[in-house]
Amino acid sequence: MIGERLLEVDECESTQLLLGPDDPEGAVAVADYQSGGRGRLGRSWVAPPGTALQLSILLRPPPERNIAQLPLLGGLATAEVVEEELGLWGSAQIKWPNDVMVNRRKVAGVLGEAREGAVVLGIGVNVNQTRQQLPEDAVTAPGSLRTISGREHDRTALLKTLLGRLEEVYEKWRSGGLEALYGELGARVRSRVRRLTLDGRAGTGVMILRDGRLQVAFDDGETTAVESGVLLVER
Ligand code: BT5
Repeated sequence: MIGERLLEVDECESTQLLLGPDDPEGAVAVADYQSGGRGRLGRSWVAPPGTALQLSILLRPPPERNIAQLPLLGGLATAEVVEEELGLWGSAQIKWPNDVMVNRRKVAGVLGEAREGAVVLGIGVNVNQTRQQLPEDAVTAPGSLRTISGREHDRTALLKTLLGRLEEVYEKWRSGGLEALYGELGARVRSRVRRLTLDGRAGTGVMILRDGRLQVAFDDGETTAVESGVLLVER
């Protein structure tokens, strides 16, 4: 049950580091401030104290499931909750593989880290940051619920809703795989063709496959399906 074990701290380096092998599946860690918030591939996630919703969830999926799909699940649950909170139906999209976008701005990011037989799924949602409090140097323009709605939002209520939605999405996936979520994902994953570079090779994103991978047509003529990705990290 996601969130049954809930650890809330004022400050930590990263909530990703607060969960370990002794924790039960579904354990959640939440921090008001992270001094070393992590993004993917060594990048960082930054938010001033008291503004963002930052949580990690420990999951132990059954072996037949592809853990690289988990960030998509996190993105789906977050997109639905963000959209409901904003009251803007159909406004939140998932920018493959792990960004939640509203009005072309990144309002949330998801990070999957595999370790010790488990996956730690991290979610950061920009809730009450003002425009000035969002990172200036971000590659994808950032936004927060506040910059979009013009008002502050209750992070505690959002957390509760998000944990409930994550539970539903995770249970569906655990029993039925990504197929069980394909309709919901299909409505949200932005498969619009976009230019990208992967390991230094330029290409174009063609479409999201049913297993969650992105089909990429490289400029050199090769076409490959790319996994959304859970990073392998050591604590
Ligand atoms: C992500 O990585 O977007 C994953 C973020 C996951 C954060 C959560 S918070 C709880 C848990 N504990 C952690 O330590 N992490 C997780 P990526 O796609 O690599 O995006 C990182 C990039 O987004 C950075 O290089 C910045 O350009 C930009 N960025 C940093 N902070 C941001 C923010 N608050 N809002 C929007 N963009 C941001």
